[in-house]
Amino acid sequence: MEQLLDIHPEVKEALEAGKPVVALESTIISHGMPYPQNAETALAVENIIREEGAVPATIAVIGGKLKAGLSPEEIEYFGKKGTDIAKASRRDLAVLCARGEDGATTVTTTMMIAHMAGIKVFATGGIGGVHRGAETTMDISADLQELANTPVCVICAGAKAILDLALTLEYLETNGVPVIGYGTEELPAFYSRHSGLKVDYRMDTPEEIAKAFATQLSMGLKGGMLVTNPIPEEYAMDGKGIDEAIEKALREAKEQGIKGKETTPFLLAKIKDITGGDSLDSNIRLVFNNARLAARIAKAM
Ligand code: PSU
Ligand code: MN
Repeated sequence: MEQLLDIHPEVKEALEAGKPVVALESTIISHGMPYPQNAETALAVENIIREEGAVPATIAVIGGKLKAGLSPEEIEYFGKKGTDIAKASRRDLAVLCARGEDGATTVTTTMMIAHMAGIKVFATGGIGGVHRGAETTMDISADLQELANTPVCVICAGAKAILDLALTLEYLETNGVPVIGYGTEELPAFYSRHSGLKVDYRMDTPEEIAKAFATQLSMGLKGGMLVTNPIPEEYAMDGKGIDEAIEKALREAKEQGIKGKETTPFLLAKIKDITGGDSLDSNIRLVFNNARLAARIAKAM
């Protein structure tokens, strides 16, 4: 383990001194946005976390090492290589390390590596979940299983409506994962502040969230906590445009027989194509918003 896990010196020092650290994922860089906005966003997110007084730790697999904390050059490398880098979920991690390869970490593997490094708070855009039609495809993101088993607090903007959000909540409930709404009782749906579904608890301050998660940790419960932070009003994309884009993307995925780990990146890329630059700007803004809240939660812990 010691040789596999490579914690950036700045991150290591912060952890040893008990300073706040926020983990960030790398699939959002290589598979979630186009270059150069992906690398620019990743660096801007790190700056926001620093401005808030916490230390960012972008997580990835590079040359078979589990990295907690990347250099700006490594972030640029991930942005440039894009989808040529393997999307690494739990099942991929050991093989990638054994082969000395690179991997972009999803919510699942970012939680795993954050936990190995001793990082408790992680900010991202959207999580994976139960896909529409999962009753026949059985396509349920490993992210939900990781939230059930790994004690990391994940801050996101909900999940995209490419998923079945109601089934996603049911799955989380069965697995004992608390779903918190930051300043809201309604589950946000990534681009939109509204899903028509209720979260488990509304909390209005980072301190309240930190206290609940610290209590969960002190009880020795094995799972994580999901904090859903609605996209700021001025960047939200409510209504028909985004719904139609999602429906069209789902139809095309079905027609082309897209399956397995390709499904989520395919749908995300399609939605981006259909909605043009608007959705990319919203996506970037909500990640900034989540990074800020995560840094405040990490500080309050
Ligand atoms: N949803 C998004 N943007 C993303 C992802 C999901 O809106 O970038 C990425 C995350 O890395 C997430 C992964 O962990 O996709 C889920 O993939 P899958 O559905 O194959 O588990
Ligand atoms: Mn899947």
